[in-house]
Amino acid sequence: MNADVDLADWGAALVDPGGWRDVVAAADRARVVRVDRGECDVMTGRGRVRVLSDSQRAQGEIAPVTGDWVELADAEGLGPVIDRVLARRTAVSRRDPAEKDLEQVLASNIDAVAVVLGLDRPIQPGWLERLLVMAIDSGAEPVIVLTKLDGIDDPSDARELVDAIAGSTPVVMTSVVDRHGIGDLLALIGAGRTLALVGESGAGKSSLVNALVGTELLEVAEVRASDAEGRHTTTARELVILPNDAGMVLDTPGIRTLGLWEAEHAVDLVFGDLVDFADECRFRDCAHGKEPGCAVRGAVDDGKVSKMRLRLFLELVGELENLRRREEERERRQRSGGGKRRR
Ligand SMILES: Nc1nc2c(ncn2[C@@H]2O[C@H](COP(=O)(O)OP(=O)(O)OP(=O)(O)O)[C@@H](O)[C@H]2O)c(=O)[nH]1
Ligand SMILES: [Mg+2]
Ligand SMILES: [Zn+2]
Repeated sequence: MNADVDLADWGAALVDPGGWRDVVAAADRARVVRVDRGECDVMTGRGRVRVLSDSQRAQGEIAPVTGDWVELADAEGLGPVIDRVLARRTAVSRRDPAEKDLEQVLASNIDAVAVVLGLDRPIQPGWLERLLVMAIDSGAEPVIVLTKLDGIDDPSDARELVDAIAGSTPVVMTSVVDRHGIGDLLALIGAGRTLALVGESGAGKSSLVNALVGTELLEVAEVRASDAEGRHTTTARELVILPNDAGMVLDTPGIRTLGLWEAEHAVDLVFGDLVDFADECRFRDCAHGKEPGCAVRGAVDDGKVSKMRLRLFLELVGELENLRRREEERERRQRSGGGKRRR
């Protein structure tokens, strides 16, 4: 994978090496471990340094994101700058709900992406489907992590729902209280690999990082008791190097919404097997209800697809029809000049 870059020194290299010139001389390649408005923390073979992302000089260049491999350069009067972002092997991204073609990259060069859901609240199928699309679409291995197992008596209903959506995607149940499942997550990461965590605020992403590291490295906060809403505690995407050469984990701030693009792609990416069966239905506009020759119902009758999975698929298709109708209405209003433009 990144065999050309020596990761072996990283664990010990969390201190500032003192002189950035040494760093630039030692390794022209570095990995972005944190991004804050125009500045980045990068990890080099010699240590962690803060550099400018130099967007003035590199007009039109891609802005660095956490996880990027970059080349550093010495800019006169500015100190070390990111000269070039190397091609991304994988990337977790979301589409702007208002401008669905605009892609916002959240993390790059990850090997696995964990969709993190808290068992302290009901699992929303549409939310899991959209997050799973993000994970699958990244090009990395998707995994689902169900946190706070210690807080519920019986996880079997939640697990049945998740399995009906997840198909063959691995599911890990965790608790940071008794460390249930933490070993399974470590096994899934492994030396030299990076796991990104995505999910809503309060799902327990930063708590997982702390459990994986073994210290209270990142800030975590209680969810609001009144409505179980998270407090958006994490504000930066941060790559953390695990001790004992156990790989890396990339924490992200809670995601509030995912839009139409993710929902549309869930049909193929999450329910691809059902789409294939639907192609075999006798009628092209089959609604997979009582129609004769419905291959989807046939698959359910043969036990190839669970009833729950069929129901979730039909709900998604129905929701998409509604979303598209509303989207068309909005566009029509905009064209006729009547509607207000969105931000
Ligand atoms: N009982 C229990 N509580 C947990 C567990 N994991 C996380 N929590 C609690 O859930 C709350 C939210 O955890 P965080 O780790 O801050 O959640 P987050 O996903 O990082 O949230 P944002 O940074 O806002 O996106 C905190 O009060 C944690 O202590 C767990 O396994 N068991
Ligand atoms: Mg957090
Ligand atoms: Zn059908």
